[in-house]
Amino acid sequence: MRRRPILFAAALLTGASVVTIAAVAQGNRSTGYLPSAPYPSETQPFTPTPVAEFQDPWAIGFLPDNRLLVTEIEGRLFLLTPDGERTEVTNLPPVAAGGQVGLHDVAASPDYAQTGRIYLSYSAPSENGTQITLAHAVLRQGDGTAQLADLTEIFRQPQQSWGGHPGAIIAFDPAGEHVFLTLGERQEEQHAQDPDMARGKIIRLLLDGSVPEDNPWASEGGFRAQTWTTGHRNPYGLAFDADGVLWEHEMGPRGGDEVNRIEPGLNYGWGEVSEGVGYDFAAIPHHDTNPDFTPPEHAWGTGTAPSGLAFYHGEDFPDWQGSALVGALAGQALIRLSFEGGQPAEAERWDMGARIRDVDVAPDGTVWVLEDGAPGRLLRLDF
Ligand SMILES: [Ca+2]
Repeated sequence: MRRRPILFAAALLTGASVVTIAAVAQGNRSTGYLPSAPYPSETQPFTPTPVAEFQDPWAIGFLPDNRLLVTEIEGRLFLLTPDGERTEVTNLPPVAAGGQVGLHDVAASPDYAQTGRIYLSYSAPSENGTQITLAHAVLRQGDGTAQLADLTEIFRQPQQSWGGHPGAIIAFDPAGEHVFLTLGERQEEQHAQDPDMARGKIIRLLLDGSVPEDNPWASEGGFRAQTWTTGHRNPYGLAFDADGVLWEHEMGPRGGDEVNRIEPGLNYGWGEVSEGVGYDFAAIPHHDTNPDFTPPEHAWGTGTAPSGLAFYHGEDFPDWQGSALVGALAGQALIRLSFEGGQPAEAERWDMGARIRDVDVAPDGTVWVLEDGAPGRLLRLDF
């Protein structure tokens, strides 16, 4: 699909000041393609309690004390108490926001207690497009203030792009030694299979950004050395389960949203194969037509557009133990994936009446859901 140029507005945040530095073209943040599928809604076993509102929020992260970090795609970051009292975090890096890209994910470092570091992913402005970037910074907190310090980029997409499909989801392994980042194909599907293109891949780095010696292509240097898996489309979910297995989900074209079990060095096929069809209904070969490609463990038809993935570990919802929660943009739903025998399957789908951008589980087991849009509400799920 050849895309039109993207209208784009870049916000440069220096200290507390926000300066718009560019405006170019058109874009559509929507990533759902078809109306919601007619799934029966289950009775909600929770009460969604609104705690705060944001303008186009994108992701939730947590500090170890259960406070929340929430990003807005235009380039703002907030620190919240669980009661919703918020402080804007200042001194962010320049972020190019427009269409599907901007400020993306946020996560506390596994060594936060020692370093005070958080990780951020965002679309950095460049002359000929934007570059998905991963950085860490120290979160400095004062009396009613918060700011980033010592921001250090540890990865930047070498290729510039005006496209959407950023991916940009951050995860850490259970040992807290490695950071993973999803990279969508930036709407250049042929690049998902090109080992030298930082598009359509998941990368794995040490916490300081250096290349782990046991990465599958570590000896090849360059971007190949950073690569963990290849052949992804637009992954908005990445999380480890309690057994240390890494799971990812990604949006297919028309249908074909996937849940993948991530193993190093595997090729998940995008660019060549899908369980969906093209936007123009053109047939795409399925995964089983080529043994080089790893098929999804679960695939959805149209009407989901998954966004956000978190494994449940709380006490409020005993039936959810071992399950993962997934938000749905097009589906306007919260989905519970069960993993009986290690096999993901959609167990429940609750109508949320809004596009769901992210879902996450706090250290204390509380479940938080972030609506898409302006305003988009932050909801706590009370039992
Ligand atoms: Ca695939």
